[in-house]
Amino acid sequence: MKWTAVAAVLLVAVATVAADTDLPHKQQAINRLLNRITSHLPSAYTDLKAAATSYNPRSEAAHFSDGGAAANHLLDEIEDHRVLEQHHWFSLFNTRQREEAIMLVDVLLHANDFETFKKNAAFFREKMNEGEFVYALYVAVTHSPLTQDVVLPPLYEVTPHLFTNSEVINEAYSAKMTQHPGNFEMHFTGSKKNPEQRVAYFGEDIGINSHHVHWHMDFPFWWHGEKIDRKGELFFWAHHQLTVRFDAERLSNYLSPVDELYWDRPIKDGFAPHTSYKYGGEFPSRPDNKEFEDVDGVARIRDLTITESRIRDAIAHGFIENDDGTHIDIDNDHGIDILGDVIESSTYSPNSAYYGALHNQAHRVLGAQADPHGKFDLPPGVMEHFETATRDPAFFRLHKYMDNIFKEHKDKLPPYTKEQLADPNIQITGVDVSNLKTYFEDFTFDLGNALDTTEGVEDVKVTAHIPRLNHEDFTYNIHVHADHAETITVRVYIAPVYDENHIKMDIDYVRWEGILLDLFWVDVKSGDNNIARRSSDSNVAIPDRISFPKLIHDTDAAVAGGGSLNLASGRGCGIPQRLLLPKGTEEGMDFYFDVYISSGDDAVHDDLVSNDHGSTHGYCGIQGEKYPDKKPMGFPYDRHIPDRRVYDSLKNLHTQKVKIFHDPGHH
Ligand code: CUO
Repeated sequence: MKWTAVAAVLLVAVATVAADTDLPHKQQAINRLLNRITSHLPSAYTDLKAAATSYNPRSEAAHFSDGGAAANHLLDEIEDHRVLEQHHWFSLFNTRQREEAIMLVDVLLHANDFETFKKNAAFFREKMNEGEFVYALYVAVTHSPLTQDVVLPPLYEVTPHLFTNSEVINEAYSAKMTQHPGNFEMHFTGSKKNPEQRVAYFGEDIGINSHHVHWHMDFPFWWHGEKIDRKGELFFWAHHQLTVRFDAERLSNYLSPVDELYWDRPIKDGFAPHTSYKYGGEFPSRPDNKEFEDVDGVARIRDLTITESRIRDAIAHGFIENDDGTHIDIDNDHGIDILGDVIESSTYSPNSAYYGALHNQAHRVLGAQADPHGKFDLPPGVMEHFETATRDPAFFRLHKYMDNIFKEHKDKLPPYTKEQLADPNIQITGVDVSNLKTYFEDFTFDLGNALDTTEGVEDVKVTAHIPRLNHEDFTYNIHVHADHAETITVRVYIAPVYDENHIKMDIDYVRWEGILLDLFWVDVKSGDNNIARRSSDSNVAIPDRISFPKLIHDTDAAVAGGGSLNLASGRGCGIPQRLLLPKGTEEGMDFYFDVYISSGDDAVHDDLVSNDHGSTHGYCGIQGEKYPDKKPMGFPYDRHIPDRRVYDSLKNLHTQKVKIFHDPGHH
């Protein structure tokens, strides 16, 4: 009896702690759960180790909002030996592997308190495939209300294999074995004989890779939780921006804009990833001019072309057919959102039995072209991981292909009229832009998590360094005359002026190549106003991620000192601030620098002037809330422009040419 009473007191005590686990402790738990992911939890992590060995999710029903159903289900699967083994590759596009990862997401998202979240994560970490675990934990931390202030470490330092080359990994292994620390030079794949190599710095940028994988964690195509606002449109928009940005990088490197993929033509550019799985061998290579082959168990090329034509039929008809035969009109602002759901496809697709999953299937089909019939038992290709997909030039061809389907829809909508575009209250009298200069710098990141570790063996400091694009900070001043005070919506775009033959691009072409630099709200007073904006203010970009070793260090210090933890790092979704500008040229590359102002009525939330909601909403929305801009993404350039005079006559649109210089000597 006495012992039961003590246990009851202890339980109450635990519950009290559970209700208010502080941020440093939460952050420490997440750091530790993700550290050295392929090794066992060390005994020094006492609480995690205890949860992994002696916790039983089955007896914790009261701590789950679903009464423990998700945890019991996953445990049944594990006990019946149905789940993927450890030390095996994981791909989100593999249906069964994805289902298993989602089972763990469900367990974690049903935890009522952080202690339950943490214990289950530790418990299942030791029993599930590591790749599934990392994915599930990232998604759960991203979406759980219990972990909103927790900062996720950069994925390139949690699973470095997916972000660096085999050569560097081999050097790191060797360093560990000989117990000599090292900082290894990482090269972009390929050689100078390959023109595509000139833009490898973009597709292989670890910050772009990290943005892309986070985007897909914030907006999973399989998502079945609370409705995410304009998810299909964001799928279009985030990838459209990656695509046009790649085109700008190509132009600055004397390459033509990327051509789309054709199912009935060879895949022009091959790709040799020079990348290895931690478990599963080398990523497969693809030679140039590979003809598409059906992929066993995934899709036939014939079916993909049928799927494409059904979608394009829907665009031509102006409606999507639901599975019950009713129609959803898409010839309006909202159509792009539905089309995004349909093309990806996501669980929001109104009729995936008919419209298929064009984009997701295409990733798999492209990824498997080296071994389409499984004869060689090759692991999935780079296209089958969001971490690695942008490395392959075929990624941009695929997304140009998708983008052109979206464009077919947008081009069918009536052009905006002058009345829709004008703002009689606003006149932009000038925009001063400071010097725009890009350069490459060396960036070093930690490789410690690529290596196995065991208690009693010293860790060795191993890092990789690679050049990355950056730019000098810049500012711009927008001079605005307003007839009366109001809140205004400001959209800033840049777009290349000339094509690869130095022919000036037509407005109706170039408007689709616009790169969103910023989208923000500001109050103007009656009369003349000067709106000063800095590159670092941009609402499309995020600051550098805090490195994993620093995150661990600062967190442990906060826990030990009983202090608070102020990481102010925000979300992982968003392009790195240093990539805000496309690379310039030595002689200066011409870009349009456009500022378009409309009324504050376009703001979805009341506080946008004073609150940037994490400053990354341009491509990533606001976590858990509505996208801040009522207008279609890409406004006012998302629709066809048959006559430039409408745009030329707008006083609330200011266009000028600027040059972006590139400094090749900077280091
Ligand atoms: Cu992000 Cu194709 O969706 O990669």
